Amino acid sequence: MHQEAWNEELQALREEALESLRLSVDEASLEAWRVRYFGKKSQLTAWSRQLGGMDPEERRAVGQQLNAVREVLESGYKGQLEEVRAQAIRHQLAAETLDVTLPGRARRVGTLHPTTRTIEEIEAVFLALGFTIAEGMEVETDEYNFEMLNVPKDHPARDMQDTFYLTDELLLRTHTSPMQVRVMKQIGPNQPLKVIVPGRVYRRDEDDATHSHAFAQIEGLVVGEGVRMSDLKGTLEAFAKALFGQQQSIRLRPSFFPFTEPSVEVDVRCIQCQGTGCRVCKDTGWIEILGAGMVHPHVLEAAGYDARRFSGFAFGMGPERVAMLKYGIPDIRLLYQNDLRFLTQFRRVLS
Ligand code: 2U9
Repeated sequence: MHQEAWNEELQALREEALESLRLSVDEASLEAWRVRYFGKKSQLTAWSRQLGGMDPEERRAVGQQLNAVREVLESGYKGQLEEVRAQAIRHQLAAETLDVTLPGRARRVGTLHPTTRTIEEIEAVFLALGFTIAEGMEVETDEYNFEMLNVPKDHPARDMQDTFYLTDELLLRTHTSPMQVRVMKQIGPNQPLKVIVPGRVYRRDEDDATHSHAFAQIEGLVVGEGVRMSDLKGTLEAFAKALFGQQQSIRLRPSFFPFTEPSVEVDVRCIQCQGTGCRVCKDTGWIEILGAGMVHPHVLEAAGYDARRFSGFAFGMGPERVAMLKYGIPDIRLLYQNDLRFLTQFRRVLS
């Protein structure tokens, strides 16, 4: 090929490459362009290889032309690459433009469930009275849930506290008392203790406005030498005042529990009417919130305590019932349905 023919071919390649470069408007097509015009299989590379077979004069002339075209294409490529990158950034910035005048998006702040909140309030009262808190397992043994609490297999209380059995020996606990027995076994024998145990318990009950097959409970236990019924009364009165206000008073009525003797039911002045009589207290002026009693000597002995030296009192309450009274919640099922229309009414205002 003559020099002029080379020149023509090279100029044609140059024009074609520059036109194709203009049409390469993103990095991917630019890369394809680079491979096509500079890669191993490109025309420029093929021609460069041919230089070796030329005589020196022709080689110099064609070589110069080849280099000139290569430089033009190279600088064109670099310029186009910069432009494509700049364009991409401009597009990205345009898409990311912030409108600082837009109103902010409100964050949805969660709330404590009214039952949780009530449990925490009750816990705080007993912590201030020097109690510790222990939590146990929801799956318990028949032995700890019943036998050690003075409820043998043929006891009628087993009917009232029927539950869900996993095996003959394992069941869902009907109260948190088995954990108190475990605490006594751990701390004792014959060591004083003050503990409350919050937790979920189970009964084979039909669900209705006031009953649930799974509910929360908080039970307390005080064991020591010389612990008396007056200690029970004073502690529970202090509790009622702390939770419902200093004007509160309590009333004890005789009752029966297999694990306490004597046993009492504990009322507080009606939270709704302060004792004057209303629908909530059925005009009695009192509302039952606790069961309690002096720990039965059988229970103390079963847990390894010397019942001739040691005595104790115990109590139990249902935080859902307390929450229902405190907040005027008419149906216990509202506390299990996770309906936000209900739950958001208990949003605490942060100051
Ligand atoms: C030990 C010994 C005795 C815990 C007690 C009650 C009375 C009671 C109910 C209140 C409402 C359960 O949630 S509720 O349904 N509880 O009336 N509980 S005395 O007695 C104990 C606990 C542990 C070792």
